[in-house]
Amino acid sequence: MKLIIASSNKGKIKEYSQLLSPFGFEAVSQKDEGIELSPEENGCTFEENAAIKARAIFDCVSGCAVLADDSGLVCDALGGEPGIYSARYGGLDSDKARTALLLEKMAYVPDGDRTARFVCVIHMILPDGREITARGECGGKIGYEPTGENGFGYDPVFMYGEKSFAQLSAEEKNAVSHRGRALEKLMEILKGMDL
Ligand code: ITT
Repeated sequence: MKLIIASSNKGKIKEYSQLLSPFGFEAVSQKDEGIELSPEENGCTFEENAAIKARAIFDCVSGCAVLADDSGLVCDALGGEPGIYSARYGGLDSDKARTALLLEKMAYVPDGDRTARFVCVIHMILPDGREITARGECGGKIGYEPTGENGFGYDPVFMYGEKSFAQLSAEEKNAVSHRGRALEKLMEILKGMDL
C-alpha cells in the first residue's frame, strides 16, 4: 500500500522508508506528491499535533493512506523542554543551533539528573478515513558534547548507553528508537483491523 508521509523533515522520511519497507508499505513523502503544505502545529500535545498534520495532508489527497509523526526530546532537568517545541527550540533554525542551546541549558546539570526521553506519536489515516494513533518512547541521557555523524536533530547529544544516537547505525537506532517503537505498536493495531 502506498503511504504518504506527512512531513518535511528529511531525517524522519528516511527513517520511515527504512522502517516501513518490511511491512509492505511504499513510503512516499508529501513533497514527492507535490504537496508543499506545512500546517500550523498549534496543538498542546504530541498527539494533537500529529493529528493536525495527518488530517491536513489527508485533505489534499484522495484515496491514499497518510502517516504523520510528531516527535521531540523531553529533558527532565528542564521541566520537559524542548518537548513539543523541539523543532523550534529557542526560535532557532538549525539542528546544530538547537542542540547547542540544549547543551548550554544543561551545562550545570549533574550526571544523575541528565535523564531524557525521545517521544514519537504517529497518527495514520487509512484511505477510507479511519484514524489510528500510536506512541513510542526511548529513554536515555543528554551528553556533554555532540558526538557521531548519523541520524538527525538531537541525535548527537542523546546518549543511549555509551553511544549517542548519532553513533548508531540506522538499523541499531530503528530497533530501539521512539519512532521504531511507535511504528511497531501501529503495526500491531493494523494487524487486528480489516483493511
Ligand atoms: P514535520 O512536522 O514536517 O514532520 P518537524 O521537524 O517540524 O517536521 P516535529 O514538529 O515533529 O517535526 O519536530 C520534531 C523535532 O524533534 C525534530 O525537528 C528533531 O529536532 C527532534 N527529533 C524528533 N525525532 C528525532 C530523532 O529521531 N532524532 C533526533 N531528533 C529528533
